[in-house]
Amino acid sequence: MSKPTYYITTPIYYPSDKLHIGHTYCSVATDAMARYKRMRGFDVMFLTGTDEHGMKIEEKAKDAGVSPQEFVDNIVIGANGIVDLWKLMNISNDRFIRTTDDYHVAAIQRIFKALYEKGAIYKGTYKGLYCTPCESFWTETQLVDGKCPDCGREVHYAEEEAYFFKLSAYGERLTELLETGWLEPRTRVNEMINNFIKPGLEDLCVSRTTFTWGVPVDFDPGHVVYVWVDALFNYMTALGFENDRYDDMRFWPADVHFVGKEIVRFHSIIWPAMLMALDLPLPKKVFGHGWLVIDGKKMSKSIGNVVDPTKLAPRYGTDALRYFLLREFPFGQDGDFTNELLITRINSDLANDLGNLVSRTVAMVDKYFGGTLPVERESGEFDADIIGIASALPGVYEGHMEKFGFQNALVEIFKLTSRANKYIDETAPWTLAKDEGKRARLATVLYNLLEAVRIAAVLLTPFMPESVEKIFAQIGAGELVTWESAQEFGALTPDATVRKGDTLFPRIDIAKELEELGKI
Ligand code: ME8
Repeated sequence: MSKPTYYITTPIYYPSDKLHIGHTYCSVATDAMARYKRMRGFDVMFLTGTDEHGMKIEEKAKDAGVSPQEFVDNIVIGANGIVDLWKLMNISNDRFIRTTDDYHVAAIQRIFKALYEKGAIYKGTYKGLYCTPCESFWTETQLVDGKCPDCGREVHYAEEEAYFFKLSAYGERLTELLETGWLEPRTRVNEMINNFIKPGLEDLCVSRTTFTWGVPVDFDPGHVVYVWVDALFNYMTALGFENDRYDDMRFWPADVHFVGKEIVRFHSIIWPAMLMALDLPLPKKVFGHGWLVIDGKKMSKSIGNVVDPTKLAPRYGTDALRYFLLREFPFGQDGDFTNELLITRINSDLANDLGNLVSRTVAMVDKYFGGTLPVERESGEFDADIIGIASALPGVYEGHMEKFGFQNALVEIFKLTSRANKYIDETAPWTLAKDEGKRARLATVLYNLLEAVRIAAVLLTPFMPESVEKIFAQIGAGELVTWESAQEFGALTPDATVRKGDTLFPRIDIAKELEELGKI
């Protein structure tokens, strides 16, 4: 039987500048989910990419004195560009789409024409307020203090002959859709319905004539396709929709689009409406995650308050950074990023709790049994508790992962590692080791610890893929690194053999490190 499919996407990022920790946050979350689903036996398609057209990029390229294509090539595939960043962060995307890819451009032209021929798009004149950095037209009522509701900057009056998508026709169907729980978290639904749908949807201007860096409307020279129409359909063209480059439409509809909350509007109103217009299946879910903020302000390239992941990952380890991002902040809500939080979290959870547990356990098996446990067993006090927690963990974890509750899933794993550390103190292996008659009891304690580590490590695989490999090597887990084996406490061979390794997560001197970070 073929495996069930699972299709997950990140937004396609604007290559107008280097990406920062906010983009990294979304890609890491998507990666964790993709890896989790692969571990669960799904045939996963994980798509990310770049959204390369539009006036903003055209202007940036002009300022830099290069062509738009050269400009985006440098940021996307150049040294230390976006592709390199995802390698650094160990992002396991199966595909990377660039909206300047030939197959995508040709597909967008066909899609635009199909919408026009169906009568979903018509020609008219646009008069309105335009925010250049956001490439968005706004109505008077949508402005906040007379400024762009997304970025807070000045908007200006603009008028142009343009094509319009009949968005106004979809209010009722969209409301129905949003009320099914299709968009998460729930708070975003109210925002969409109250702020956009209830006041009345207006037809959407979907072509531009004021610049050329976009997909040309092939039946009307001078017009280019609105960048959001071009961008949203990436989720389908990357599978082969309206092109021959790929043949993976079996992945459609997507299981979930992960997007930042500021672009939920595009994904939960414009995107489904366009798909409805073409009678295409809708993605199964859209999840609008929160922002990483600094002192309460959204981190963004245009504000200039960004944190650079390429400085942090090599310094603390990619896995430590990945762990921090998903453990510290609840995925659906905003989180305030500080270096102090990052270092404190690494020290408390990774160095003191997990790292310490692994190194103590391995060191004791090594010291007391020369690296290989004897097979005799003797159970005792405290065993039932740790075995109970470890055995229940996969189910609890699954419940959180299926709801994109990464933070809660990690909290549960670390309840087991803390419990295991406490179990060491309770059972005092160093005392048992002094008594020849307690060898079976000592072996049992250490075996239980190895099993707790193994189960925790399997469940940590989506979050810290490289570190768990090291843990598996140290505890001699062999093939027992699968989801199925994590369900079984006691799967590890009784005569388990460990191999000492390097410290997994070195402890960081907070004060010294904060000072150092201030300098870079
Ligand atoms: O919007 N905190 O691209 P973009 C958390 N091209 N996440 C953040 C973030 C922050 N401070 N800053 C960015 C676009 N992100 C369009 C998308 S999709 C068809 C087109 C993440 O480069 C978050 O996921 O502005 C956000 O939605 C995405 O990066 C926007 O990236």
